[in-house]
Amino acid sequence: MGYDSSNIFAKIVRGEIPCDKVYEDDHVLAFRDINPQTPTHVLVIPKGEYQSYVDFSQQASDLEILAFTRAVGRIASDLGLDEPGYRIIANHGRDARQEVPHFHLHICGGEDMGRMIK
Ligand code: D5M
Repeated sequence: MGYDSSNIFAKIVRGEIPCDKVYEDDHVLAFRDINPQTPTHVLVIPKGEYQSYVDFSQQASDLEILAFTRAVGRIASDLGLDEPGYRIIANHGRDARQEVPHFHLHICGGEDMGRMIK
């Protein structure tokens, strides 16, 4: 199944619906999750059309991957999460309950999350 450009994050990238933006560059957009699971909960997405982690990691250009990877750590630092720490999560597919079919990382922090993934 190919990428469905009608998904909500594609609409956010195109500026068709608003988001609570925390970071943007040519390749990357980050915004606060509408349904936060932790006190700080930010989603980081590539602007390119990739449904999943594997699509992104296999199909994106080196520049996109580098920009995305560097942005994630910088955003977490800028959110003040380096200490006492944070969790990065990518949900892939049905068993992981991926809701939005545009690749995204969750940056979660601001409380002790315990050992288990939330
Ligand atoms: O998680 C998808 C996440 O996307 C989920 O935590 C809600 C969030 N979401 C859905 N719509 C929006 C909008 N419009 N703004 C911000 N956040 C949103 P998943 O990993 O796919 O299960």
